[in-house]
Order: sequence, then C-alpha cells, then structure tokens
Amino acid sequence: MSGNQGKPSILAGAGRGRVIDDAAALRLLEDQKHLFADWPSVKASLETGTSIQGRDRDILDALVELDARLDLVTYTQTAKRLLQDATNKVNPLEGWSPSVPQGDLLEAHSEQWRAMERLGLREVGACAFVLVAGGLGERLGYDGIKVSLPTESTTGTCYLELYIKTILAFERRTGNTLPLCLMLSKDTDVATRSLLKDNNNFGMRADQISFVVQAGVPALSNQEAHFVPDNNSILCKPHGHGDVHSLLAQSGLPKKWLNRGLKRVFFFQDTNAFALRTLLPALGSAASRSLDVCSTCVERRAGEAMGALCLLKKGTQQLLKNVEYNQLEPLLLSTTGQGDVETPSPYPGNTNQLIISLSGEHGYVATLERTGGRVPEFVNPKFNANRTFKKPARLECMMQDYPQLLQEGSCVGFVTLSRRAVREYAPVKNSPESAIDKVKQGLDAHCASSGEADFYALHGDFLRCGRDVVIGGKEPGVYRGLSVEMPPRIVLSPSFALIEDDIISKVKGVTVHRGATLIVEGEGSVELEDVVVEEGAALRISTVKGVALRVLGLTVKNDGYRVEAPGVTKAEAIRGFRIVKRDETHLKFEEPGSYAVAPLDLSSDDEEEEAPRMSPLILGAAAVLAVFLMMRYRKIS
Ligand code: UGB
Repeated sequence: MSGNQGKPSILAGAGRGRVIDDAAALRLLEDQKHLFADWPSVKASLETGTSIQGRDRDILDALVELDARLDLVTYTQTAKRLLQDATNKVNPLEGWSPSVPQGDLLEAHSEQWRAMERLGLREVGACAFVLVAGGLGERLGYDGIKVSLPTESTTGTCYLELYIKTILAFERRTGNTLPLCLMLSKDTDVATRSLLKDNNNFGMRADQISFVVQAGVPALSNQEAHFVPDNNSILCKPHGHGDVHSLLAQSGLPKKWLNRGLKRVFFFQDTNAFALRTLLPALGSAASRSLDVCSTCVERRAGEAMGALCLLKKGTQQLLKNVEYNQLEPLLLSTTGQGDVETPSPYPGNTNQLIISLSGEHGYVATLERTGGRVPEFVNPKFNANRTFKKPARLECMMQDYPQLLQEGSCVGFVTLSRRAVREYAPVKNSPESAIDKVKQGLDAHCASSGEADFYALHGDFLRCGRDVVIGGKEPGVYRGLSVEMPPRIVLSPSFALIEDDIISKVKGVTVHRGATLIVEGEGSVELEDVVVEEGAALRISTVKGVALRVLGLTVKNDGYRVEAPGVTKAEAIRGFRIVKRDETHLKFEEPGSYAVAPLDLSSDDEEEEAPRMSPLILGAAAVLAVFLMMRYRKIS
C-alpha cells in the first residue's frame, strides 16, 4: 500500500534547481510526461538542475507533494499491476473458494439478545468510537455533508447529533468519558468541524473529539496509470475508508486509548441511524467470544450494494473476508456457477460496523505498530465497450479489510443481527431516482424517505418490548415517485432507553395509533403507563437531567404533526416531504425533581348532564401537584 512514512520525496527540488538523476524518479516523471505542457524543457531542467517556472513547475510541485505523502513509485507500480489484472478480467480472488462462515445470530426481542445487550452495556464503557465521514454523498444527490442530514424530520436530529447523544448516554450509564474520532476528507473537513462548533459539539466535551483527515490519491486515466491533470495540479480522488487504519496508526490515538484502559474501538459509517443502537448486542457477542475483530452483519439480499462475509479457502489457507459487492458475483460465478442470486443470501451482509480489540498480540495497537495500518488496495475501473475507462479510477482501500493484516492465531468473527419488524440496518445512500431502481430490482431503497420510515419502525418495534404496547398501522405515501409506508412517528432518545430491559421496566400499556407522533427526548428518566396517542395526534415529552417522570393514564387527542409536501431545504427535497407540527401535547420538565402526570378522567357515564367541565389538563395539573406534594411528603417522611 502506498505511503511514504515521512521519507523525503525522490522528486524533491525537481524544477527548482536540483539535478534529478535518480533513475526511479526520472522513470516516474517520464511515465507522466503527458502532464507537462513542455516535457523536453522539463526533462532538460531535471538533468541540468535548472529551475523552471509556470504551470509545469506547479505540476512538478504537486508531484513532489504527492510523492512525499504517498511514494508515487509504489503507487503507480501497484496501480499498473491491478489495472492490468482488471483489464484482463483477472479475478483478484482467483483460486479461493467461498463457503458460508459460522457466527452468532441474535434475534431482537429474544432473551439471548437481551443477555448480549446487558454484557454490551457493561463493555461499552471501555470503548472508543471512530466514525468514517470522509465520503461525499454523490449517490445520494445531496451536496452537504451526510452527517448533517436529519435522521428523521419529526425532531430534525442529524446523524452526528444522534451518534454523539448516544455516546453521551453510554457515558451516563457507565460513568466513563468516551472518545470519538472522526475521519474526514478535504470535502467534509471544514463543514463537519463547523457543524460541531455551531452546535457546541452536541454536548460532547471538545477534548473528547479528535479528527484524522484523509487526503486524496492520484486519479488514473488508463491502464498505464497515467495521472490526470487538474488545472495546474493533479486530479486526486478519495482513497477509501480503509485510510482510517493508517491514519489512526500515524495519530497514535489507539495507543493512548489502550493506555487509559479502553478495550475496544467501534468503527461505523455516516448514515446508518441504527449504528450505535446495534452496537450493544454486537459488543456483547464480541466480548463473550473474546474476538479480536467482530463484524456486525444483517441478512443480505442478492445484488445488494453491501459486501458479504465469506470464509475463503485456498489450499491450507483460510480467511474470513468481506467480499465486496462488486467482487461477489464473479467469485460465486467462478466457483459455484451461480452468481449472487439468492435472497436471503447465505452469506451475512457486511454493515461495515467493526468492533476491534485494542490489546494483545493480535490487538489493534500491536497490529498497527507492525503494519502501519496499511490495508490492501484494489482498483475498480469502469470500462467503456472499447475497454477504455469511463471515468478516472484510483487505488482504493476498505476499512473492513483490516483482518487481512492479522496473523495466525487471531480471532476474527461476526454477529448477524435480525429484527422481524425492520432490518437492523437502514443506511441512507441513494437518491430517490436510484432508490426507485433498487426497489424495482427487489432491493431496499436505502434513501432518505425509506431511512426515515425505517427509523420510526425500529423505534416502534423497540417500544413493543414493553407490556401491552400497541403500535398502529403504516400510512402509505409516494415521495419523489417512491412508495414508502410511514409507521407512527416514534422518536425515543438514547437516554430514554438503550436496551430492551430499559423499555420493559419503563413502558406498559402504551398505544400509538396510525399517523400519531410520540417523542421522548432529553436526559431525564421517563416511565409510561397506560398512555394512548390517538390517530394523528402528537405527544412530546421533554425532560432535563435529574427529572424522574411517570406518565400515567394519559390519552392524547390533537391535530398532531402532518406529512406535507417538501419545502425548500435540500434535506426535504431528497426526502420528498416534510413534517409540519400542527399541534402537540408537550409535557416539558425543565427542573430536576420527581413528577407524575395522571389526568383524572372525570368524564362520567351520565354525559347528558353537560355540567360545566373543567379541562382535564387543569385537573391533571392539580393531580400533579397533589401527587408531587404526596411524594415530597413521602420523601420528607
Ligand atoms: N468514506 C470515507 O470516509 N472516505 C472515503 O474515501 C470513502 C468513504 P460508502 P461503500 O454501508 O452497506 C461500504 O460510499 O464504501 C466513508 C462497505 O464497503 O457509503 O460503497 C463514508 O463517508 C460495503 O461492504 O459505502 O460500501 C461512509 O461513512 C457495505 O458495508 C463510509 O465510508 C456498504 O458500505 C462508507 O462509504 C454499506
């Protein structure tokens, strides 16, 4: 893998008065002579050590900067070899035969799932978090940074806020301050840092958050690995999320985390709102099996843009590997004669959420020290009919190829998470147009509107862990041409509940009808008993730290929130709708203390009396006071 490990560039001083006589340097520049407006003059300046000016000098400077960072000789050698293979349709996994690996399978709502959640909650206090967020949302058709996208439009909480709020909830449950590292790129760096700054890091301390920034690698226009001029410089493209390992190795952060007693690192991606919710059962599974690396998987569909975990064998060699979605078909065709055609696929689907142990001989720290975190590279050129490139390619690498750096004796595994109501994985990757194509192929849409519907479906299914919970039906809708069934819009903050046990202990007899909205937000502890949110109505419960609230026997009827045509924001445009608050019942508690909401239903059977009725709420408030006084009396007594 490329990387110059800080060695000076063999091109240093080129065009600036230094004689370049290093054969490798001259060959490298000769190979890229198409970049220069006047190669003969450049060549002369290299041989004589004269300085040149203008664009060609800028190109030389750009090559020097790239070589100092990447070692361009190795980069172009690797590129030529891989591009040759790609052009000749050589299957990089030639000779490897795939079989279905054995791993843990956890079903939501099962005792085994809850047991793993409990263990995960104990272990999460020793976890560091790494979010790879360097990718731009090209496929999504969204020009902003993906982590600023709302996970749902009811509260508008964006991905980065949700991730940070969940880590802070882990902290409150474990008492440990936990680090978050973001891998950014030149495309996402500035915007992500200002999103955090503008929102006061969403409540996280600044010293908890660190950044590593990936730089691009030269784009390649053909199989000779010719670079592409870009004005007075060289066109670079992202090198892939695999950079995270070499950048963390250079940062020294993993060692610091290990020295302060942390045990594992959790790697996750930018637009899967379920990522940190699925962490706990997966972490329990990884810890219970002392895995050095654990991949989190879900059931996979044929042809899905999701890698598949395969146990690959070649002679005596054996490897548990994520076979990426562009490689799976040729591998299966060449070995089983059948392509990637089965749904569900026998091979677990890689959600690219990795749990890696920090310590030990096969731990992350030792492995990074030994390998520099340089995971294998690949190329994925797109060809025209005449085998020329449709668009420039580049060397890429993937974070899930980290296990290939491990040595004999390491323990690599996976856990498949399954939930009947909704798949434990709802990335937002596709524009509405490409989502429509995916659905036509029988695949999940994985776009903003379906991601939002899945979010509500998961929270509704989570709420069902409580006794006698009823979640109303879905409302069909068509958004930007895509049919999406919208469940009741339930948003449960991570501090309300993290694991099924939390719901079981806090929720009983709750009904959220079709088209209704239930929001439980804030850091207080909330219990719900016999609460009904009528069709289309909205109940919002907001508490601050130190609030203990019981909501008892409450029926909510109001105009609620409505799904309406999108407004002007890009986030609404890619969704095809917006949510508008018409009315809500908002129980807001901003002072620490114990509270209960229990409206007395004075509506007696003899309705015809038409007695002047005091609004239930006033009565309710009186009840609150009464209960409050009683509890204070009890507390005092
Ligand atoms: N990313 C970076 O930070 N830097 C980069 O250079 C590129 C990406 P994509 P991809 O979710 O189902 C992955 O583009 O790579 C970040 C797995 O490989 O969304 O096509 C980017 O910001 C695949 O096996 O996905 O596919 C984002 O957070 C499967 O798991 C993340 O990397 C697939 O994700 C992923 O980038 C999936």
